Amino acid sequence: MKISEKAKSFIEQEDRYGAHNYHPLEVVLSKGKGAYVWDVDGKRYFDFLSAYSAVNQGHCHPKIVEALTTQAQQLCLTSRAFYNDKLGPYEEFIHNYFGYDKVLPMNSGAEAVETALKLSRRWGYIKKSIPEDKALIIGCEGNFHGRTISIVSLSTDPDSYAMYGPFTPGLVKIPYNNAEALEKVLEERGEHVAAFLVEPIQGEAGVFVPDEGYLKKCYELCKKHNVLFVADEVQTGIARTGKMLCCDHEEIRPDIVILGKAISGGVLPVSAVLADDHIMLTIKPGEHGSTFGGFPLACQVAKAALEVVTDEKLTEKAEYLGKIFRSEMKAFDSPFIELVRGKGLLNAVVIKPSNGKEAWDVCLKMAENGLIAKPTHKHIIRFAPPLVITEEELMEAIGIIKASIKSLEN
Ligand code: IF1
Repeated sequence: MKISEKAKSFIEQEDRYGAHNYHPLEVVLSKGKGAYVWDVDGKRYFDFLSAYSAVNQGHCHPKIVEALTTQAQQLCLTSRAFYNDKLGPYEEFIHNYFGYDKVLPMNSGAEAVETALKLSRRWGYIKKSIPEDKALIIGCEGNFHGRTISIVSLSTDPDSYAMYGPFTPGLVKIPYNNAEALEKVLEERGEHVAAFLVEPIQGEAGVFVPDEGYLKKCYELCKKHNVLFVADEVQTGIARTGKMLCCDHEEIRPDIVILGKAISGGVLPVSAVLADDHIMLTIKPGEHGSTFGGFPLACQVAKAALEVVTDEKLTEKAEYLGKIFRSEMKAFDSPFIELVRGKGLLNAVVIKPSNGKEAWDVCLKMAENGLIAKPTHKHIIRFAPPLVITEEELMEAIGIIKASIKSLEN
């Protein structure tokens, strides 16, 4: 892939003055609109990462940008030391939108996961009467829930946790997609377990879709043992998988839902924890919070972003277009393609290295041809365009993906 002098200078600047905690594909973006982004040299690309599913509503959606700029001129931040006239309406809106008694607003996904962990422990002590400091939270191998010390304490990926110890105690790891493993822990230690934390589809693990019925089975086991079922829908939520929440596919209602990313359409860091009163009210004034959580600007942006999801029927679009994507890619005959999987517009293609080329080379070739995506775990490419992409655009993008792969075959 050729990189212009202009692009190179931005890359070198980041390299020189920024921490080296990422290894980006070498495109330098400066503009976005809908399903497209443009680089500093004016070249256009289909965005097939959507900022890890934060930009479900498409880049710079006019309705969301309008909400942002209008509120920015009125009032941005008050802190929660005072009331403001946007938080209450937003909270009621979220209540009506998702059907939970209450919302606890935070900013990043990791903060919302942390909040859910604290809330689960609280509930465990107050409602389940778990002896002090004995509460356990169960998570799954291969998970990705964020970057804080407690969250990486639950990680099984050395890149995430190595040399960040000592780790937070009270966390138990079991295999994913294995309800028997959950049953075993619950039978043995259930009275000390406050919560089971799970991604309905494991994103970072390579869009790993569990067997049908797995989530439902886990949910029922949680009910049986009086354990909270906590769904991390940060990546899978907000229409991405063809339902508003991915858990809707199995018709289960988690006790706690964690949302982030696309709740703001990728415009601001906004996250949220949803729960009913008997759980949420176990945290009292002064016992949790954040300077920015629920700030007026975020409230207006998130409300607009969620209205866009409904107005533009993004749930139905994700379901419909996802089927097209998978059937097209499954029917595509290439030695590079080992497996195609996903739900809605959260999909992955497992690449079989061939001809000395692997997933990274495929991504470079696609970028050259005007489509950006990134490998995860070396051999898997995630394909997750903004849900506003049209069927024609999707077909064109599939053409680019196929042509790129084909061109590496010889
Ligand atoms: C990075 C992955 C995606 C998440 C789920 C919570 C969070 C995330 C299910 C935390 C964040 C991100 C963060 C980003 C890369 C990315 C990612 F590849 F690492 F796994 F999306 F697939 N729960 N996911 O996926 O949310 O605090 O970031 O707002 O580099 O850390 P956050």
